[in-house]
Order: sequence, then structure tokens, then C-alpha cells
Amino acid sequence: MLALLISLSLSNCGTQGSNSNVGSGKDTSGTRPVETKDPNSDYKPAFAGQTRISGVKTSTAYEGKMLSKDLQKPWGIVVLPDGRFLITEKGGTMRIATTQGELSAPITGLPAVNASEQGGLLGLSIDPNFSSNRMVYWSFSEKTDNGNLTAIAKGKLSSDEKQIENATVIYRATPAFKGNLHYGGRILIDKSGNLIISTGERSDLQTRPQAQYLNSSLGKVIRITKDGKAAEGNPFIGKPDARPEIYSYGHRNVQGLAFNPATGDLWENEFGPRGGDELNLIRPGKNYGWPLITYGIEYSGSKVGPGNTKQDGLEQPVYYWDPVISPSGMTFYNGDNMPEWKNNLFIAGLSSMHIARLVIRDNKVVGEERLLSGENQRFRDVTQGKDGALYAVTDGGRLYRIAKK
Ligand SMILES: [Ca+2]
Repeated sequence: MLALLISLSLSNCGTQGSNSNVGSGKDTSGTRPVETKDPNSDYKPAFAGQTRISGVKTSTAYEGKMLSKDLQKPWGIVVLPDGRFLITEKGGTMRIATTQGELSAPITGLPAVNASEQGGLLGLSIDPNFSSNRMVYWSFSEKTDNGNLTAIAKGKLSSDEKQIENATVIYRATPAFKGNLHYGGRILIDKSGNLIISTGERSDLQTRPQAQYLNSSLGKVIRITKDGKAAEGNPFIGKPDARPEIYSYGHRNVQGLAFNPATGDLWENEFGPRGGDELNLIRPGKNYGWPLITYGIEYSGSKVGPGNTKQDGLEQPVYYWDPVISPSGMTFYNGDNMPEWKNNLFIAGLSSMHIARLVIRDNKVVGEERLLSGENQRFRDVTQGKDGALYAVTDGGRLYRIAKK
């Protein structure tokens, strides 16, 4: 198995010439895992390659170019039909950015957000028919009388692009909780035109068990119509005491969602505690284990519960990180600008301050690389532009274009 992995990794290192890429800082080459720090726990992976896979290195020369540094805590970025970008800012506004990095004035008209700590205006998606209906869907943390919650809203981008019109909240992930952590917050639209949204378990020991409760929307991947109703075909429709909008459960704080365009599969990443950040392949109705199993430990250093990493009936992560990278927005690459990157998964890393490139074959991670680790930025989201380049935003307000040099 090891030989196979090394062989895959070497073949990925390519025959396209010298490693002359820039922007990747002190990345190592060869087959050593990119992670060299000690793990927090002595847990063993469930299968070879589930963590600390062989390192790979992009052989095509590429560069990460900073296009702007003037965004205000950007959180989500999507590409518009004309190639520009629509970007959420945590404080409660959106902006449009051109591929040259020119920013619009803040777009207003959104409902108030609670931007304390991890809350604010979060992820977004545009309608597949945006060109004709100009509809935008977004996730945000909302303050209610009972506490804060993750809410989903929709509205129309005005023709002058200055405001969102008729903003309407279509879904609230209840129960609310008086805390400002673990809201999830990504949103996608699937092939059937329904919304896939992610929530968190709100971090507190009091709410954490609800990740396992099918009568709670905390710690879930949820699938709803554009009107906020449970989508047809959801796995728990008709099951007593289960919310019909739930798609998968047992999640901690889902910060990344992406469809693999080559297979149609839904992938997810989530924050672990100390160690135990996860990449999961999402199947409807499955239980992803939190807090019953995890490869992380409590911040205090103690085990989470009994300290189990696997249990019958609970899904294993495809891959995990210990120490954590704090994975955030992610995207599968299928552009033509960097053919070497086709079908690779790119994950924005917050605490790790890089973009992780994962080479995936047969739904297993076979190589890992760190991009832009010399930039010292907390990468919040990454998407693919119409020009086949990757575009990423950082907490520090930067917009990057990552492309062939
Ligand atoms: Ca898990």
C-alpha cells in the first residue's frame, strides 16, 4: 500500500520540468507529508492514508497574485455569470469584485447580522438562473430573543448592483443558543435546484450532543428548497421525531462544502477540536460521528467522551488533520489554466495560513500540498474563476488570483 501511495505521489510530481513555482514559500517537495509537527493525540488512523499523506508538489510554474487588500473580512466568494465575483463581508454587506481586483461599494439591503466572534454574514450562492432572475442565497448569524442561530435568506441583486431587494429569511436552524461560535455557514445549490446548507453545533458542551439529534438543526448538513422547505427525496422524510430537512448529521462545525463536478459527489470539511479537522464524503442519511467519535481531543487536553475514533454505524472521515489546519471554503478544480490540478480539491486554511491542495483518487486522498504559505494570510474561501484561475479571499481583506505563471 505504501509503495502504491509513493508511486501515485511520484507520478503526480510530474514530468513537466523543474519545480519553479513561486508563491508556495517553504513548501517541501518529495513524498514526505507536508505536516511535520507532532500530533495532539496518539490516535491511529482507521486506514492507510487517512492523515499525513505523502506530499506532492505542483510542477507547473504558478503564482498567487494579490488583486486587492481592501475587502472587509470577506467570508464567501462566488463567480458571477460575467466572470466577476460576488463576495460576502462578515459585517453584513456584499461587494462585487472584478478579476482585476476593483471593488464595488458595499451592497446593502440585507437583514442585520450578529457579527460577534464567529458570526456575521457567511456563505453565499447565486441562482443557476441568476442571469435572468438575479437571485442570491446567503447564510448569516441572526440574533433572536432566545439567542443566535444560523439563518438562510434570499433576495434579488438590484439592476444597479447597489442593493439586495426583497430580502427574505427562508430558514432558521433552531434551536437558537446564546453563544457566538460554530454557525457552519456554507451554502450550495445542487443539481435539483435545492439548497445544501451547513450548520454547527454551537460549540458549547450544552449544545454539542444535538449534532446527534435528528430533532435539532445543529451540527447538520441540511437540504431545503428555495422556499426553505424540506427538499424532496431527503433521507428522514416521514421518520418520527426527525426534521425532514436534515441530509446528514453528526457534524461539528461545517465550514466547507463542494460538489465534485467529475462525480457529482458532495464533499464537506469541518473543524475538529484540538486535532481532528475532517474531510468527509457526504451521503444522505449518514452519521458522521461528532461527538461520539473524533480524532481530536478537547482544548484542555482531555479526551472527547471516552476517546473513541471509530464506531459501527458512524462514518469515518476520508481524511483528517492533527494538528488542525482550520479548513474553510473549498472547491474542486476543473479549469484549463492549470491542467495538472484537474479534479484536485483546494481548501482554504485559516489557522494554517495556506491553501491545501489535495489530490484525490477513488475518493481517497493520495497527495497533499500547501499553496501560498508564504503569504501569512488566513484563507477563508476559494473558488474557480471563469478564466480557469483560482480566486481566494482572506480574513485580512485580500483577494488573490492563483494561476499559471
Ligand atoms: Ca466525523
